[in-house]
Amino acid sequence: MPYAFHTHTVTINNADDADADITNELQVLTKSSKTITLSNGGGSVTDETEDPDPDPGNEIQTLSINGLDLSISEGNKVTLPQATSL
Ligand SMILES: [Ca+2]
Ligand SMILES: [Ca+2]
Repeated sequence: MPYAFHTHTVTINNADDADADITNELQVLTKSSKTITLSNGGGSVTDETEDPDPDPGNEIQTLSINGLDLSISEGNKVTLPQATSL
């Protein structure tokens, strides 16, 4: 079966900053309401997350089971039916 090894070298001629200012590439992210914006004309996106309060963790709940009672924290519980044997 014919085959060939090929070696290829890539040279980056302009790896350095193209201007004398080492900080003009720095940008800042800001969020106002649902809009997240990148400074210096970097564009923006809309955060579609629906959370009407500032706490991102207060919606997290935990399921637990005690016997036949299945509960969710900060919520209610249901009683599971007994298993029946055939
Ligand atoms: Ca620069
Ligand atoms: Ca929340």
